[in-house]
Amino acid sequence: MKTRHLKITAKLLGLVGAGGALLACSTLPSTTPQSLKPATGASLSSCEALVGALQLPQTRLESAVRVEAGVLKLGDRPVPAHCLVKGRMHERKGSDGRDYAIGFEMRLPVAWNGRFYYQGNGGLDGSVQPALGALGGGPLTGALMQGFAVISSDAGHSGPQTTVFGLEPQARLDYGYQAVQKLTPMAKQLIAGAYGKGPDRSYIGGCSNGGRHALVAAARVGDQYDGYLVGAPGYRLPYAALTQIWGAQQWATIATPGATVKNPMNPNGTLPDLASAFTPQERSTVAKAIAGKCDALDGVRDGMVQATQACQANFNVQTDVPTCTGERNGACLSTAQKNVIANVFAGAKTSSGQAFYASFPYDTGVAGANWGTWKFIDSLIRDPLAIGTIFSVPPMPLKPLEENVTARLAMFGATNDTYRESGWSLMTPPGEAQPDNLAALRSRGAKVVLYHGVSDAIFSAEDTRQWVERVGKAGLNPGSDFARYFPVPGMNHCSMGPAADQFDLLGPLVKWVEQGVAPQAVVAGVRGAGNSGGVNAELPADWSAQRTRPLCAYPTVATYKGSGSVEDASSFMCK
Ligand SMILES: [Ca+2]
Repeated sequence: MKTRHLKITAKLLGLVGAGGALLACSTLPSTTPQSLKPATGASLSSCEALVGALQLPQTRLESAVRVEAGVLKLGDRPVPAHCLVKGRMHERKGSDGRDYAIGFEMRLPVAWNGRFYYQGNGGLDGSVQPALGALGGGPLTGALMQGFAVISSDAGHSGPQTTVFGLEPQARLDYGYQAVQKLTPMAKQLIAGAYGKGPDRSYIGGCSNGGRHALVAAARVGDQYDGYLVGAPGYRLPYAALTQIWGAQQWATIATPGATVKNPMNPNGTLPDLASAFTPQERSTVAKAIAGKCDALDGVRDGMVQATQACQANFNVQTDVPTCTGERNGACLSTAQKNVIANVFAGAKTSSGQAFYASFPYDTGVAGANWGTWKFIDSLIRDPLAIGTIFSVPPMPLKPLEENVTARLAMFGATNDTYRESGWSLMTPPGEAQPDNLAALRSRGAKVVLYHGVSDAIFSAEDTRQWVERVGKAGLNPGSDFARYFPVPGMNHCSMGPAADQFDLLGPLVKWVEQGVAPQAVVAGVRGAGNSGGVNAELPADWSAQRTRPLCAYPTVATYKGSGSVEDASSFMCK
């Protein structure tokens, strides 16, 4: 009975994670946060008839069909019955002669919880991902499964237009932020038509570019959403992408001359083999060295470095990794390699030595496959495309290994008669450097939950941490009443790496918004053998397949209590 009482009390305090594990984590300042009235549900009366019945501005509804329970699954879990509505907004002829529209789908659950969820998609958008509102790596749950009405869109261009839409002024604006502005009121009207009332509470979330959409929305349409779930936000995406170009040039100085790999975007093409600069075996060596210096800082050697900030002060790639005395053999680094790796982790700089993006934290996920793909492949294809077509005024293609990075920076802030808004302006949250424009959002009770893989190779977790710090300096108390950040140690870009990457931060965000219970520790699980969300092959063999860990609100750190199974989140506290 005592345990039961404790668990109920902990539940009231928001300390019980998805797995029901009890967590003692309460070192953040306690406040009495304002909460908004909880949403109440309703039932969907009709589906197919919505197409003829609803007249929405600038919108053409193409179809509405009922999807029975279990037709779709997340992992092995059935998605409940819902109505799938497909449509297009703002159909138009672009200045390039191509047909553009904001394509979208909405999934309206039969048993609705009274809430709306805007699903921000990743990459360069361009396809309408299923509006499931899937959460975490290897998702087993999502907004639709929890009863939200969910919208997903292509952000204003189709897949085949991915390489050219950035040249069309309106299409780049839609991708940057205007698709969210146009879809949001339409979606709320559609919900009102389908259920007889609009959403009581609205949420927006996503990872990567989806996290960027959410953070931009917080700054631009802070009155439209009550909760913002911001994953690995590329909120300074032009700088992050240019950092990749700068990094590729660094790697090229030590890559094997003449070595090439296949170009995944062009079956007949090849790319310089930048991975030869820092091979998977060498990355494992560095990951082990990082763990050697930092694993125990959180109280236990368990293959996870929870004390990210302390680790940065403890680990030095120059002195903590063996220097090769002869040929490279995977177990050492040459002096030239160490210098390049140190430079890349320290962050990109202009020709005059000015840093223009954040550093990258040293963390155990450096050996992850996703880490290598971003650094060595995407830096040569994906980032140059986005920089050349979307972020620059005027648009100008680039050869990554020959690009003048410093000169390109100026093109992000430029405008001309055709492109009246700069790439920087359309991609980033207004006021990102000093986010005091979030004061209104905060004062009306809206909340922001951020998360970021500490071993993210494209968008730096340190950049997100600095955003949180800047919010704090603007007097908005990031640790307590308005925005909370959950770093995910070991995780690469949105998932993968040696990490507990399966988690649901949406439920805790709703509880914060609607009940005033601020999230402090949220249980995340690894995806070991048998995990129905998809097994993560990068987990160390000596970890339990069911290992769990608390994700702790920054600046607290998941710290071993000194006893209990290291496989179980309940053996750790956030402090
Ligand atoms: Ca540890």
